[in-house]
Amino acid sequence: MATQQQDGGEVILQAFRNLGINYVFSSPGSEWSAVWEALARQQAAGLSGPDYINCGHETLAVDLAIGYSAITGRMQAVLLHAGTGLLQGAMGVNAARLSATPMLLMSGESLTYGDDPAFDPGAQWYGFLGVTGGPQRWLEPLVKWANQATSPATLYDMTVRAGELALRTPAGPTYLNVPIETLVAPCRLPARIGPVPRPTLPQPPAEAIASLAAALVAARNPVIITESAGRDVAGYEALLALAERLAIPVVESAVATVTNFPKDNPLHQGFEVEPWLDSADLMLLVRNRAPWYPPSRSPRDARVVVLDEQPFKTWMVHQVLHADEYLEGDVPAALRQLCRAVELLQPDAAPIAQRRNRYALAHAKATALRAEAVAKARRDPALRAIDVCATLAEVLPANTIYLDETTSQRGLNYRHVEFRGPHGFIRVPSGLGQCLGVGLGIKLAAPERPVVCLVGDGSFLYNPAVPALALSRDRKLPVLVLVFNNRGYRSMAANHRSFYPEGVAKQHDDFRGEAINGVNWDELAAPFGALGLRVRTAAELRPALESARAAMAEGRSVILNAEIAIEAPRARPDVST
Ligand SMILES: Cc1ncc(C[n+]2csc(CCOP(=O)(O)OP(=O)(O)O)c2C)c(N)n1
Ligand SMILES: [Mg+2]
Repeated sequence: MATQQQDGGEVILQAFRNLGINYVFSSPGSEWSAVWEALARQQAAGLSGPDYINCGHETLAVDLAIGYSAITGRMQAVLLHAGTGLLQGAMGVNAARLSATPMLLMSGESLTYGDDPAFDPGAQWYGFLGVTGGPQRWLEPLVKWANQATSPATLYDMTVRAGELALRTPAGPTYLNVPIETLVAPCRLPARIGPVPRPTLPQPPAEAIASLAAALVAARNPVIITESAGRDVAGYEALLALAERLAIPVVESAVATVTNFPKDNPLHQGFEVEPWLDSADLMLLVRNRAPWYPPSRSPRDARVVVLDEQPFKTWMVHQVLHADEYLEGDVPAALRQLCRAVELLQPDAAPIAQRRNRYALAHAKATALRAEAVAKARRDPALRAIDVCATLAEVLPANTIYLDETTSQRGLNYRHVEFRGPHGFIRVPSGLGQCLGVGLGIKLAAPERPVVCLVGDGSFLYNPAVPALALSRDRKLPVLVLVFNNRGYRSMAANHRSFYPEGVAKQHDDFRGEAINGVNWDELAAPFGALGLRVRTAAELRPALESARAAMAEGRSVILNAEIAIEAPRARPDVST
């Protein structure tokens, strides 16, 4: 691209190109005219560069970026409006921080407020939109770095640097406030610009890898606990190779954020860490933030080795890993190196084979118990949540991606939805209302894979459903939204019952935080050309899922309102977000 006199919009777009950004997700405000002009110039000149996706809600814009990055590992840009748009998008920005998603976030402000006779930014900036100290103040606690773009002269390099900062470990969102005056100002690209190099991740020292390999080979009862090793395909595959080589069981923690290990592999030992705390002699924690609960519950005898790009999550108030040793650096690379180091030690085959048999038996037993639970549920003519979970994978293709934003049935989803392969299951990051946005971002990144958003009736209420369904229609991004409709916030009621087991609320059956005076969720589909389906009985389930599959294949989204039988409340629900 020629270094010509342009405006701030052109400079930002060029910075995006050089950062390798594919999409600009925006819930817009009037400050972005300069970028829209640059995008129109890009189109008219037939230049390559990012695609622009306009949407009707900030949570949606931010979550599209999160979903897209979850699959591709690539940073994207999000343009919001002034301070107000940042407030609306803040939950998603926090989710990006928690999920270590790199993101370049921008919004604007005015510096002149209409008092420069040469430029009228619009009266709204004076009347409503100003933020004392600048909008960056509102985002500072949620992002890695936040600042105002100081002038047209620094805009290109500041934009690039904000992107580079977002990509550095721990990856996360950064924010640049670009005043509208800077956006429309004549602006020159620096003489030296070009593609921005990707960061190289530090690696744990070779000696630490060798000593861990020796410890793994020597251990009698090693176990791998993981929360997000499968965040990237490379991590999933490298973990599988290491566990297979030594027949080490893998347990996914109760707060796993993504599928980390094939559930049908005999070494997959479920989602409960508790039983392993006393039996393991070596625990390898791979990308965990909260491997067990309560935090002080110590492994009895096990040596604890933590493997993570960055074990300490600064956003956590309290975190206890009981580590004896930390290996910090690129996790997939470290796992591959561990495998090579193990090979050099030529481990004795007999104990490995013995362990493999032991865990194969345990796995077969757990699988049989799950199948029994499904069979029992299927004998009930009413629609049972377990049946819904189990039937999904029997009807939908093997490469389906399931996103989970449920609460009281989160454990059921982990156990009974037969997701397969890397990224087959993704837990939506904290804060209800993000499933549709993340799901659409994932669909954009992986158009060949069916995407299913598993939501509760409560969590569906929090989602910006109208703009999400409109975007799904306009961009041909079909997803299945499966509403586990139990007519209430059951998790809230379970909490209330556990805190006040003999309370007045119980005596009078007066639970204030529970009921949802719902609508027929499926009827929300029609205005957006989506398919609405309602299922009340076990018999209706399979045909409905088959219709959903066919509709998605035709490019239509589906809202499947599954009116599940209400089960007796448990003492305490699964971990809620
Ligand atoms: C933005 C946001 N607000 C409130 C909550 C608190 N919260 C956690 S679970 C829940 C109820 C969810 O209801 P539903 O999806 O129907 O699941 P159920 O409790 O019925 O299992 C609420 C309100 C939250 N997690 N996020
Ligand atoms: Mg509910």
